[in-house]
Amino acid sequence: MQIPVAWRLPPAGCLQSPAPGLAKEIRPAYNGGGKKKEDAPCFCTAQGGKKGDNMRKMAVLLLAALALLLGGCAGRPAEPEAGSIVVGFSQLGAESSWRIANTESVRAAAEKYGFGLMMENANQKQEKQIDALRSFIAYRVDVIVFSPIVETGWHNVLTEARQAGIPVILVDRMIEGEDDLYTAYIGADFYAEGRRAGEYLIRKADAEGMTSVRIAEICGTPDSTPMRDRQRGFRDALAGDERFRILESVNGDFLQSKGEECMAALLDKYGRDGIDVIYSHNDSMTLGALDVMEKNGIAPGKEILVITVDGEKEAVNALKAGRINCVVQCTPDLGGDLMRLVQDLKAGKEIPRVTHPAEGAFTDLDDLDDPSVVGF
Ligand code: GYE
Repeated sequence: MQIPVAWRLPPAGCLQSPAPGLAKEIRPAYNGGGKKKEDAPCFCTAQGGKKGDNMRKMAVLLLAALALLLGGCAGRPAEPEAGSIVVGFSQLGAESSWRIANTESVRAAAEKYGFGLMMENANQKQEKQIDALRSFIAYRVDVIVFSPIVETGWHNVLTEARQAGIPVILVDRMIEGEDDLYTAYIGADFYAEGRRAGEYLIRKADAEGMTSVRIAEICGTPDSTPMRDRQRGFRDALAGDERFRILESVNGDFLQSKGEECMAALLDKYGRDGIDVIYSHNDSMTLGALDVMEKNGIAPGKEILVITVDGEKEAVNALKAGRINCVVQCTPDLGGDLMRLVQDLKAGKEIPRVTHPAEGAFTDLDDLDDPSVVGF
């Protein structure tokens, strides 16, 4: 018999679309680590087939009844399988199109692999991520996966996970040190992305014969891996070339609204003729900056060169339209590789410590009619 289980209705931040789910076996009832039930993780899919005791079966039936009543995560049913793996995934937020696509990639891959997925969205707050990790430990998930919002402050909770014997895989972002507290990392090489941005600018300056290039940098969340490494890679690529001067780096937190604010403040400070290049750490902030430039009668891509990172559709279209000059790719589609790591790990196989997806850059110096030039 197939038994749909909904732990609760998915909250707004839990998933972009409700995940289907079935459960035959369920873990000891999650008590939210002493929190209110509304704070419990969303149990999106779960499948299992181990012999459960009567209490568990009762719990399953109760939850199934609840699920049917609430119409929660129950959607397109999948066949329950024996020995299902439950993954606890702490997503850091929903700040950008990249993040939304990444959440969907993880959700879809978990479904494809037939894994249960408990997903929590931390709304850009580290404390919420730590709470989510603690709830996964309390629930005794098989593997914890999380995208750390910043690089520091994880020692205690990761030590608790290790003490509970739960392996941790970092996805998308890294942490500083704590090498023995996680098993693997899967995500972009942000330093290489920053270098790609700088290398493009050198090519562009060569092609246009630019001799003095004033750059304003709009940065992502302070102390996050992509912010740190996109900045470092860019600077290293330009180092020693006296044509380039970075006027200022401002924090746009990876948000479109802050990208607008940053651009407005930069224009106030330097004037429309005082900036030659905007280097922005993600497309959301870039799209905000483009709006502000255009509202001020500036043609982005022409009067001010624009370099961005991510590669969402809107940014790639803006590149094709000549409003952006370079899009450094960063794929959000990490779910499939991630779930393969989870599967191999649980099968006792050795998994790579670091996995970087293959990435490149689309630029106005290359053939933009090539069919490979598409956004996510
Ligand atoms: O570039 C940005 C998002 O960590 C790679 O976070 C990710 C970054 C991505 O908000 O759009």
